Amino acid sequence: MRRTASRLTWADVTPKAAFLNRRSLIAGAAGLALASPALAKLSYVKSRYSTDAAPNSFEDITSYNNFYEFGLGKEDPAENAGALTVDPWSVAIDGLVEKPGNYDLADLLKGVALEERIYRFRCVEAWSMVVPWIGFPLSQLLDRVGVQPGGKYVAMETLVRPKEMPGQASAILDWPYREGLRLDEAMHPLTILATGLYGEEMPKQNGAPIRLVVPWKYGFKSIKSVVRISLTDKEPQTTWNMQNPNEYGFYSNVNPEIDHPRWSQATERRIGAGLFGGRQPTLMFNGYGDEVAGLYAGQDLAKDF
Ligand SMILES: Nc1nc2c(c(=O)[nH]1)N[C@H]1C(S)=C(S)[C@@H](COP(=O)(O)O)O[C@H]1N2
Ligand SMILES: [Mo]
Repeated sequence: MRRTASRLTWADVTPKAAFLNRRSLIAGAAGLALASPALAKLSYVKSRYSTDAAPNSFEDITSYNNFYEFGLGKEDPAENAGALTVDPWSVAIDGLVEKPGNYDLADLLKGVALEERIYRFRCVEAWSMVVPWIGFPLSQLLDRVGVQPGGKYVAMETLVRPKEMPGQASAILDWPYREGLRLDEAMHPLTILATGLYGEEMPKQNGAPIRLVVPWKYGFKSIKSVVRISLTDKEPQTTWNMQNPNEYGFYSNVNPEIDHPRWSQATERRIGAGLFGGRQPTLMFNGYGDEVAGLYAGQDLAKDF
C-alpha cells in the first residue's frame, strides 16, 4: 500500500494543465460552457492507504462518468453538470444518531484533516480507473454525530433537483439515488467521504461537493452529491437493488468469481491504458482483501452478493 519513491509524479501522469487549456480553447471556439471552470485548491496530507498504481489522467476521470442524474451516457455528466449549484450545500444527518441535524457543509468540514487517497476504482460494467481522491474517513463524521447503539446501517441519498439535474426529468431510476453500507463497512478506515480529486475541489460530474468512496465495492456504491445520511436498524433500500435485485445485491463487493448475470466480472478494462494494455484480471474485493475480507467472515458471498 505504501507509495514508492519511483512513483510517477502528477506532471508525468496527467496533462491536466494542458487539458484545461485545451478545454478553454475548445469551449471558446465552440461557445460552450466549461463544466468546471475554476476549482479551488485544497490542502491535504498524503495517506498511507494509497495504492502505488499510476492515477488516471484528470481528463479520463472527469470525462468518462456515471451520474444518471445528468444522463445515461458517459459524456453526459461532464456536459450537463455545470448547472448544478453546490454552494450553499447542507447534509441532513438523521435516524439513530445522538446529534441529528441539518449540517452546513462548511460546518461538517470544520477541523477535518483532508487526505489524498489514491484508490483503484472498479465499475460493475467491468472498467476501472485509479483516482487520487481528497477526502476523510466517514468514521470521523459518524463518531462526531454519535451513532446510537441501535444503529446498524448507514443510508445515503443524493440531491433531487430536476431543474439542475436533467436526468431526473425521467424515471430511469427511482430518485433520489440511494446507497447504503453496514455500519462496520461504513466505519472501515478505507471508506471515505471525498470532497475533491487531484488536489482540487470535486468536479461536479464526479459528485460535488461531497460523495462517498468505497474502494472494495463496485463503483455504484460510491454515491455522489450526498444530501442525507441516515442511521438505521434495518438494511436500507439501495437504488440498483431496487431497480434489478437479481443483478445488484446490497453488498456489491467486487468479486471476480460471481459473474453479473449478463457479463463476466473476471477481468476489467483499465480506462486510459490503451488498446493492448487495458485488460487485466479483476481482484477479489478489488485488491483490498487484506484489509476488508474479515468483514465478511462466515458470510456466503454467493448469497450476500
Ligand atoms: N448519485 C449518483 N451517484 C452515483 C452514480 C449515479 O448515477 N448517481 N453512479 C455510480 C456509478 S455506477 C459509478 S461507476 C460511479 C462513477 O463515479 P465517477 O464518475 O466519479 O468515476 O458513481 C456512482 N455514484
Ligand atoms: Mo458503475
